[in-house]
Amino acid sequence: MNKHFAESELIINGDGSIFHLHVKPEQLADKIILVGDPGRVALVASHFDTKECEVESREFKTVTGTYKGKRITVTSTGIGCDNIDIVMNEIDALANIDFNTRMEKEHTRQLEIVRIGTCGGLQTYTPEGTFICSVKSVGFDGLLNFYQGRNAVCDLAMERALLNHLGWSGNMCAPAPYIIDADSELVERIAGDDMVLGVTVACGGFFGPQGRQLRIPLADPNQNEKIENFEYNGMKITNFEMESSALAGLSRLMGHKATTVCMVIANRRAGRANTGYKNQIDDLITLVLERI
Ligand code: R1P
Ligand code: URA
Repeated sequence: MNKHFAESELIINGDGSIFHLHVKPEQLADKIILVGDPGRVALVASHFDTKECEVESREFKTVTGTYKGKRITVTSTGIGCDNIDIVMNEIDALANIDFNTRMEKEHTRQLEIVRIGTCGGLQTYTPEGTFICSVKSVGFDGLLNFYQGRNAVCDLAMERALLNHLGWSGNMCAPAPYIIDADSELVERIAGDDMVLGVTVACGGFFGPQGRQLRIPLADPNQNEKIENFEYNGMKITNFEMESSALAGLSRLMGHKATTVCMVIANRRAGRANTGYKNQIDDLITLVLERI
């Protein structure tokens, strides 16, 4: 039996669009690019050959158009996994729930989602300007723990190994990390020789959770050193950002394909940052548009 969703659970605006994104079902493409910065939507859309709609609400800006014949939707998520919860549930509803009957559709429509972001590099081989495609994401954000099926899609053995390595217990740096794979076929198609395949930690903050200490000391002063040293089945943790875990996790649970590609704008080991990255990220956008 397909499910029916009450008005309070699936909030639809008077014009038939979904509550936060303000996008209507017919405006969503199967290929989706997510970016954090609303300003990056125009940069992606500047490559489009045609545009069919532009919608904006809060930090969520959306353009649907075509690139070399491919219909693509680009949407900004703002910062953080809490916003990914909104964006992923709303785009999945646009694709898989009938807005007239409020019933789940008979057949699941699978979406292909690539997040293009910025990140901090954690290894000597990930200096500023490196493009990293996330093969796995480590969630320091706790979002996936609110959904049933979390244990079935996460890498429980790697989670245990990381927790043992970090030595965190009780409420130190809680919630416990969850580890989730990106879609392997999508990773193979999106990542070329021009990208590092990486393990990305998505943090619930830019400062403390990423081991940045300004005036307030960290709960675990050795956090980043331990993260940089962690090795599991030949993999090392390569970068910090703030959305890839919830994106990979919710996509797996919903039956969509997803991965995250980021450009390193700060190398934490070298203590260097580059704030003039806006032109260079356009190169990453072009690679993704060609390969999605
Ligand atoms: C922090 O500055 C923001 O930058 C990164 C982080 O994930 C976080 O959203 O990604 P975006 O450049 O896509 O926003
Ligand atoms: N985005 C992050 O989340 N961290 C960084 O260090 C840089 C960009």
